[in-house]
Order: sequence, then C-alpha cells, then structure tokens
Amino acid sequence: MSSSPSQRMKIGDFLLRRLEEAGVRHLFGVPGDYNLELLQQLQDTGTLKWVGTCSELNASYAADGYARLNGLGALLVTNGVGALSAINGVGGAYSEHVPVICIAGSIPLRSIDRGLGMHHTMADGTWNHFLDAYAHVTAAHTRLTPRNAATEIDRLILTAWREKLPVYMELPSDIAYLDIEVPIGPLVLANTPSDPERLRSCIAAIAGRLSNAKSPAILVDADAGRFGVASDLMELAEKMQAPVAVINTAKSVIDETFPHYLGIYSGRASEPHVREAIETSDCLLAIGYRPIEVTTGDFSASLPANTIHAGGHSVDVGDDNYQAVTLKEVLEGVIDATPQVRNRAPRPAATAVAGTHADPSAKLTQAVYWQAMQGYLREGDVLFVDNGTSYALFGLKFPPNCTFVGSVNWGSIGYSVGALLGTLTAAPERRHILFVGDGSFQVTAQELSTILRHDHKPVIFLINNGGYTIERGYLGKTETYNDIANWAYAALPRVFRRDTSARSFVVKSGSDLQEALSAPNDTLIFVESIMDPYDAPAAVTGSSNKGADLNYGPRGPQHRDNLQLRPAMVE
Ligand SMILES: Cc1ncc(C[n+]2csc(CCOP(=O)(O)OP(=O)(O)O)c2C)c(N)n1
Ligand SMILES: [Mg+2]
Repeated sequence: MSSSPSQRMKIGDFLLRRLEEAGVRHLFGVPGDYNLELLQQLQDTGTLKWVGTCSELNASYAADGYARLNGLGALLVTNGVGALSAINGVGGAYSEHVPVICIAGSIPLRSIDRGLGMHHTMADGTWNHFLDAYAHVTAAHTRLTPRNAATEIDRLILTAWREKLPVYMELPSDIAYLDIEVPIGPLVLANTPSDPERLRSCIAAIAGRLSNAKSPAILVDADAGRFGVASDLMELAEKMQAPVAVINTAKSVIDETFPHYLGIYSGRASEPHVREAIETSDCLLAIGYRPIEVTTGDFSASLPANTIHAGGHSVDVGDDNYQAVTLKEVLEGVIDATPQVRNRAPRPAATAVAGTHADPSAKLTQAVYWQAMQGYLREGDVLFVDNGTSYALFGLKFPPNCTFVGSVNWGSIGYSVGALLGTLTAAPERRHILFVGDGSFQVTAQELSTILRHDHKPVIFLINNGGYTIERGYLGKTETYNDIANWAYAALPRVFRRDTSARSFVVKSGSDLQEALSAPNDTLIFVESIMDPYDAPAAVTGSSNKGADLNYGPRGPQHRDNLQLRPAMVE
C-alpha cells in the first residue's frame, strides 16, 4: 500500500465515487441479479443517476454518445447475457476511439473459487469467456477482487481517459459490499507529462518543416476532437494562413465557418479545391489519420510522402518517431515556435453548387429534402447521422459550434438512436437532431421510449423508403431482402409514451416538409418522410457501387442487369 492517506470504503461505493470524480454523472444499463447490489449502492449514495435502457446494446451506444460530449461514459450490464449484448457497441467505441467504461456485474467470486455452475454462463465450469471476449475490444480489462480493486479501478478509468478507448471490468456480485483500503484523495484525470527532450525535438522538427513550407496544410481525423486539440489546430492554421481539411469521421471537429476550413477530403470523392490543397501540400500535418475505404474515396486518397503524422501519444516526422509526447503539448509548442504568416497566396476556392427548384406539392425527393435540411440547421446543434442515404448530411455545411455524432468506421446500423439518448443526457440544453433511415431505426427503435420517458426534446428525421436503399446500391436493387416492414413510425411516440406531447408529422411533399420544419422545438419532434426506395443521393449510390466492386471482386454478381441501384443520370 502506498503512503498516501487512505480510508476504508466498500468496493462498490469506491467504484461509484471514482466514476463521479472522473466526471461521469450518469450510468446507462439494464439491471440483473449480478449487478443489483451495485445499483442499490448507487441508489443509497446518490452518486450517479441511473438511466435504465431497453437493452444493453442501446446502453453501450448511449454511453458512447454520452462520452462524446462528456469526455467519459459508463454502462452497467449483467454477466454474459448483458455483456455480450453490449459488445457490439463497445467494439464500436474501440473503433471510433471513444472512452466508455463497461462494468459487468459478474458471478460471485465464491462460485469461481468453488467451481459452482451459475446461470448466465456456459455452464461448463469456466469463468473467463466474457473477460476474454472483451480483451479484443478494449484497451484494458480486469476482474475486480478485494486485493486489486483499489488500484485496478483507477487503472481502468485512467486508461480509458488517456487512450480514448473503452475498458471492461467485472465486479463479482459478492464483493461490492466488502470494505477495502482506498485513497482519500480524488482521482485526477491527467496525462503523464511528455519526455522533455522528445517533446522539444519533436516540436522543433515539426515547426522547422512547417515554417519552411510554401503550401502547408492540415488534415484532421476524429482523434483531434477526442484529444481536445481542435482549437489548437485552428490557431496553428491561423498563424500559418494554411488550409485545414477533415475526413468524414471528423466532420465538424473544425468549425465549418472557420475562414481556413476547406471541406472534407476523401481522395477522388473530394471537391477539387480540397483535393488539390491536400495532395499538393509541400508539408501536410495529419492528425490521427486512419484511412479506410469509405473515408478515402475507395483508397484514392494520396497524402504527400513527407506527411507528418501526429497521434494522441506519438508523432512520425520523416524517419523519426517520437514517443512519450502528448498531442496537446506538441501542438502548443508548435504554435509557439511558428512565426505569424501574413501574405500567403490564397488557395483555390470552392465553386458554388446550384440549388434544386421543385414544385412544393410534388412527391418529396432526396434532393429537395437535403436542401431544406441545410436551412434548418442552426448554431450549436448536435447532429447525428446513421448509415444509409442520411449520409447526405456530410454534404451540408454546419453552422458554428455544431457537433457531429456518427460511427463512420464501425457503421453499426441503429447506433444513432441509442447514442442520441446519451448525448441528450450529457447536454440536455442543446438541440439534438437525428437523421436516420427506417432500416437503421428498426434496430434500436425502442430507445425512443427512454428518450420520451426523460422528457428530452430532440428532432428525429426518419426517411421511410421501404428498406435498405444504400444496400440496393451494392446489390439487390429490387430484391426483397432489402425490403422491410412498413411501420407507422410517426405513431411511435404515442405508443412509447401514452401522454406524450411529441409532435409527429408524416411528410410526402416539399410543402409537408416545410410545415414540419416550422414546428417549435418545445417538445420532441418526429418527422417521418416518405420517399422512393430508388431515390438516393448520387454520392451514396456511387460509393455503394464502388463498394460492391471491392467487396465482391470482378466475378461478383453486381454487374448483372438491374441488380444495382445506380446514380441517376441527370439531377
Ligand atoms: C448492425 C448492422 N447490420 C447490418 C448492416 C448493413 N447495413 C448497412 S446500411 C444498411 C441499411 C440502412 O437502411 P436505412 O437505415 O433504411 O437507410 P436508407 O439507405 O434506406 O436511407 C444495412 C442493413 C450494418 N451496417 N450494421
Ligand atoms: Mg431505408
């Protein structure tokens, strides 16, 4: 035991106290007999607020959404059945770099010691299946015991926060009420400081290259947001008079009204002026860049060979690799060491895109829909996108201080509905807008009931196009496997809460949509828009078509007649 002052405390109480000290104010999840004792401690101590969800999958998405706005999120599940229901969402947090703490109330240590068979296990006398499963989707995992709890709880919370990755801990149900020796002082969320020499050398190497460059540029991935360096990057861009582009995963990390903001870089799928600025830069600084096919225009992205790659805890400059440096300290040092540039030649600008003019009484189209949505967005919105034609959201320009929430790398349909509960819980004072397709919504729809139960007031824009339109662009344009049941979506708020004040709209034309868009935001708004299954933004169908070539190869079925939804020839 260290010499720092200590006190006696119950393990469960200590866990809740540490979560609270780390800034976690809510816990999502589903009760089970192996975690009820911790829930009782939560109730008795009043530390965190419990937000019960309809499923552990939704709890994992909610904790992820919560962590995106709050810096850390947590969920509580029961042994096995709960843990495996949540593992998709925790895997998503791992893929998307979101610090989520998954706590599983697990079978008693007594049963492990005595080899007793228990429910919610494989009934095969083994105890490590779920711990082992989580080892693959977390930065750290542990089974708490009275001997390790005081150090392991801190290790896991700090690891999640420092790495911006999920962690998993099992709390055996017979130890939560046992007293152990714990530190009196609060948990401090801090990084270990950078190695001074490595930091100095790294800053000098980056600043030297940037200062000598004629056309420096910055390319931003999601880690810039996760590690809280967006404002540093804007300051650096301002000082260098250099353009900043993001990739899809980092939409809105850089304020889109910032004068040096270029747009989204995605290889050949980028606007020409964005592509040129990034690919011809003589010194590109890339932050946390993790390219995959859907963020690189199918691998057509091509960064200059001398690109500097900076991550949360290491930096690559030319032949040198710098360890034991933190991104924040590196950027602060680079800003200080970079001279203010005043006369950089302007970069080519974007060309304006013409709007669509349609008869307001005509059947609603995707083109009219997304044009109307551009006008609906306002400063400070939290904007969600799920998989599907709703990806058109990437093409909209966000007003200042908006936050984009999506799961571009992991791409699990339904994520957005659970995550919406999480962001609403973290920041109820903001306006939250969800763009979701009928197929994605059907996966996690029941969490709308929790959103209504807690009186949240998001705006939900659901596209009812009879199924999986984005998938029709891969394969099965007219096949029934891409069709889904036609729910009365707009009726759901009343199903999920009898006394709801929610405003529901079923929209079939441009004028219907305008009416829905003029509703005040004093309650939940649910807008179900009916659209044609074969109507999709060209960018979405184009990307699905290319995805099919990549997925199925030249001998795949995608080239057969009329098996793929293709971009409309004329818009
Ligand atoms: C958990 C999971 N299962 C399956 C998929 C495959 N998938 C990707 S998009 C999609 C359909 C989305 O349909 P919808 O939400 O209705 O969007 P639309 O394109 O019709 O607007 C499916 C099934 C997935 N991404 N995640
Ligand atoms: Mg659909």
